[in-house]
Amino acid sequence: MHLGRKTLSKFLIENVSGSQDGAALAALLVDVAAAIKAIAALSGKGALGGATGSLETVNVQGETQKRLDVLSNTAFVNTFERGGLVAGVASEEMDDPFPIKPPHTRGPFLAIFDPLDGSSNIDSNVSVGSIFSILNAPESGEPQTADYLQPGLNQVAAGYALYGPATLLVLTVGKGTHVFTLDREVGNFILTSPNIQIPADTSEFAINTSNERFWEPPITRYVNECKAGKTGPRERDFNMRWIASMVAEVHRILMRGGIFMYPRDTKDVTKPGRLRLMYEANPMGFIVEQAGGRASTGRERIMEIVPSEIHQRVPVILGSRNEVDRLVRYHHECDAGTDTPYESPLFNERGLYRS
Ligand code: AFP
Repeated sequence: MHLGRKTLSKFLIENVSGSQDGAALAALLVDVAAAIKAIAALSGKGALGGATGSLETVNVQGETQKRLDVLSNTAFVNTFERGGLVAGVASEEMDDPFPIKPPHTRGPFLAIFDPLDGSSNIDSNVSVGSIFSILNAPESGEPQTADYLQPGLNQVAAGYALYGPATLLVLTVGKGTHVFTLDREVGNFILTSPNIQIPADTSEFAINTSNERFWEPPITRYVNECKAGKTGPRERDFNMRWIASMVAEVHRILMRGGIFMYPRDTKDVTKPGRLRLMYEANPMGFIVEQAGGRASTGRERIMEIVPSEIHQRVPVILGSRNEVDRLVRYHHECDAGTDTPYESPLFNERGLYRS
């Protein structure tokens, strides 16, 4: 029992519900938390709940859907539809946005979400998560696709749930980033890390190095310098992590610093990045910036991008402020032709491994 500790509801009453819109936003976030609890219960049962495994269906991204992807999407859609607080929803798992129609009541917000991020990890029981972004809806009428295409700076709230050893809800309403832990017995989210701050410096980076041959020069330069450790220009050793679950990756960075990169690459030239702007990069960008970190494509602040489509992909570099700034500088230097790529002494002119 956590009597006396701050519940999510109390936090929302104190921090969000000051106006009519604030009260509606607080109520919407309580609904989001309810959907998250339902998904946590389902994913926590694993194979016993019949929610593991893949389906025959493919989503708009061309990815085979997992059973839990679809169940999680339904949990969010049903919650939003019945809650009366949103005018429409858009999701990774739905081709087009879904307007709320009678008999359900339309509310003042738009909800955009990735119901289950990292779902390729479900069957191996590695942490997965849900990500959400809340925008204002148009004042009247059924929302059109163009109404969702607002830059991340317009978000009124964003957050993620992490279904790990503990279920966490990480939330921002633009006044810092706050971590809540689910007390499973009681069913309450309890504030466990208020106003969390990402350390400005780090010696830990996260990137899928199997894509190395497709990277742009600034990324190759940065990663080579990290790998060179004490013997390279950074003069200190770096560690590396890759979970393939962005939520778990961002959470580690929130707790102890780090940099996460899913950069632009040439693996598939039709895709300027892997991650989706509206329900991955923007909400994570808001959370990370509110915790004192940075979120960039390498050339542009993520939250300033004006979206062109719901499922738009963008390069993502986020985390500890000084490391993200360094990578942004490397991009500028590369574009200006003034960069100095790092070459390991083992492979240079007089190197051990020079062929
Ligand atoms: P899924 O939700 O399809 O599993 O994708 C997860 C994700 O978008 C993100 O959470 C990871 O950072 C990234 O993909 C992992 O991609 P790799 O397949 O390159 O490891």
